[in-house]
Amino acid sequence: MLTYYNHLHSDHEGKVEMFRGALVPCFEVPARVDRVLAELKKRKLGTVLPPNPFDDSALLGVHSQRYLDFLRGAWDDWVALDPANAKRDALPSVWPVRTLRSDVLPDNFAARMGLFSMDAGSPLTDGTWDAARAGADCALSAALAVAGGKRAAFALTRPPGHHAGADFFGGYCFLNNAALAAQALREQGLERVAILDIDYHHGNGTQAIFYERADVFYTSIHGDPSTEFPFYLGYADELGAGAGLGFNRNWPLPRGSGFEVWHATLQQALQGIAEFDAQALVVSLGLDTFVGDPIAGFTLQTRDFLQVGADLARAGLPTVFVFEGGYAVADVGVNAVNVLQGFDQ
Ligand code: SP5
Ligand code: ZN
Repeated sequence: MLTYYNHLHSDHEGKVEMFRGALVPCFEVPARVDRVLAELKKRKLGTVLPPNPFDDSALLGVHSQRYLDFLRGAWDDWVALDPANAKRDALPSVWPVRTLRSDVLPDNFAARMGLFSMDAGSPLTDGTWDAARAGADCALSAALAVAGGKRAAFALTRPPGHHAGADFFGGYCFLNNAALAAQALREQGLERVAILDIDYHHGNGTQAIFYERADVFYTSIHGDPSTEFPFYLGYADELGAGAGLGFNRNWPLPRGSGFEVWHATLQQALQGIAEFDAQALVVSLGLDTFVGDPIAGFTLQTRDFLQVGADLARAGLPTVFVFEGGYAVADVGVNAVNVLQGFDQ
């Protein structure tokens, strides 16, 4: 499996996230990607390359200019408030909900953090921009490799991406790597691109980015948002809008669901991708469906991920894999590489 590895991922290392009124240690840690890289090398599963560099303009097909401007400068703005902030993660504390305007752009830093975010669980740090930016390069590199004829490529990066929208971060995500890959495949001339999101959490950012488009079909299997993050999106009645009506399909499953039901649902999601007649596939590869995951609620076993990879291969499409969630650090490497090996066999 041709792998583009984000060598700057560990520059993004949050200390704490807000949970039930307390600041708790981050679940989304550098060791996650280290484990996947180590397992890839151990199994000798193909080449590991640094990403090719892309201009920031390559991000504008997915993200807004003002969000990118904010994100690029956010850490310096945070430290400018108080030099002591250099030792503290930046977290938002105020948000423009519903009746408040979301189109204004306040000078106040906290106000801008809230305008461009969806939760207080995603610390922004000194290295966040550089890490996320190199991750975007990995996703774009993988997409170009696949557009150029490779059967598959893997963007091995963190922070993850699928909760990030056109103009907001959240859910540990800052730039939407899967959306960038899908958009790049479109720009390379593939007319219909499917995104299959198998992270435990619904990819609200990815869904929103493509919700009114007929050229990118988004389908996701995830914990029922009625009880699971991101809560406000990911329900079965979200089918797309405008030109995109019919090109979004969600498969929420109750917390506690196991591989039998998950696997049957995967066949339905793949059927939708076949009916869409996709020319390429982007997989948002979250491993937080694993039974041992500390923040999720499905019960997939390590061996099941081999089967998942084999099922994805049967779709028969050029495929970009993008690393997303998965927080059982000791197992995430084996689980991720099981999917890739199952696909390659
Ligand atoms: C990419 C991705 O998987 N993002 C997930 C973001 C989830 N954020 C909410 C986490 C809530 C933490 N719950 C802690 C439970 C401890 N028992
Ligand atoms: Zn997740």
